[in-house]
Amino acid sequence: MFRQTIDRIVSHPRRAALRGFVAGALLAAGGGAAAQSPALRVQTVAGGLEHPWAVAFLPGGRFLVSERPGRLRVVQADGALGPPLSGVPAVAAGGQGGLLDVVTDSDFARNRSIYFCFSEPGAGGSNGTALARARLADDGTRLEDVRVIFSQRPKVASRLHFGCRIVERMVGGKPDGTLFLTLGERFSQRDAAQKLDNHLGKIVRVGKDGAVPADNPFIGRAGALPEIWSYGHRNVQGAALAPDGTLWTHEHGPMGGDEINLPQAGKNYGWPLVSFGLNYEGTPVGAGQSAAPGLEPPLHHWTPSIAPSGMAFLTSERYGPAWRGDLFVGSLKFQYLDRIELKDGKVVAEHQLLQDVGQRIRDVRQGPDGLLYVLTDSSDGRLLRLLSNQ
Ligand SMILES: [Ca+2]
Repeated sequence: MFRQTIDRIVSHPRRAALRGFVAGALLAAGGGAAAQSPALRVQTVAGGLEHPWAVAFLPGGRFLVSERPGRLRVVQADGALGPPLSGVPAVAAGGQGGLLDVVTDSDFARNRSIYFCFSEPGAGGSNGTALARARLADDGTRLEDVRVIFSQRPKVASRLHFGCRIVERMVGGKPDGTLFLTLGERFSQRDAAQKLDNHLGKIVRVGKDGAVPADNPFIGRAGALPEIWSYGHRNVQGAALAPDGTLWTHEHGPMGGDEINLPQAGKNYGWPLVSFGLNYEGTPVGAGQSAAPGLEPPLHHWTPSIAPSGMAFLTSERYGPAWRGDLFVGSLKFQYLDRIELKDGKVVAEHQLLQDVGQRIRDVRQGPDGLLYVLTDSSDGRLLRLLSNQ
């Protein structure tokens, strides 16, 4: 019943796409497409989650789920919700802010370390994204040794654009001891995304203890903050490492111009100088260009905007060989899970899944069992497990 009914073939990026949703051909999912799209069975692992934002995986088939108002819960393998863990710092909950991403350390089985990010309250109603490290107590009821290892500067009085996805970096298949953290430009401070003296509209890279890695790209540059990895971002709510270790992200554009980028050290991703979208008022972004010298073009853009959240590469064969290597992204706005086919590192097709769920998709991850897990964004949000009916 969740079988794909319409596949949207992706057109080349062009501003003309603003004028109509269907930029490419529409194809009914006939025999050929159906062979590539296993019928999905959607299992609700747990419900009753208040605006869940991120899911991480614990040993024994358990989960760690963040809820935006400021709670972190263990979900048992049978779906039973644990009580909120103690030790979570106070968060500035409101608007898009609160307790956001959570990931387990690659060596969690040994060190029980987790990383989470949140809207950290500041003076005078200001806030900013912060990254914390903690140890999950052996009995799973509380956080221990909680330490904020990075705080975005400056804090801004805003309820918007926190970014806040965490990715543990791997080099040659091994963790290099550092974390990527995505940081929004807080909406009202868009021009700051082009300046290196602040953390707004940036991706930063810090050690697991918060130390600045010696090979970060702006080390030693006068006036630049040393944590910065890449800049010119708007609001990055999805990030994942590709199987080859490359960082992939997506970000919200304004009206149109949501992007997929592969942020490289020291590079400028263009916001707010260039965009495939328009300002919310319908006016051009910057000089109305979608590209300019020195600014990295996106790998892909969504126009109109899908409001992407969450990102995962499927590396398992649990859904058959055709889906292996595909990229999955949630759409908040249109309430579907986007399966993105890649060929030679380019987007070649997109397929809309889970429309029948009827909720915004906030997060998608591949579990240790090779299955995809999805969080829906709602006051009664759910953790879903996708099963193939093959
Ligand atoms: Ca861009």
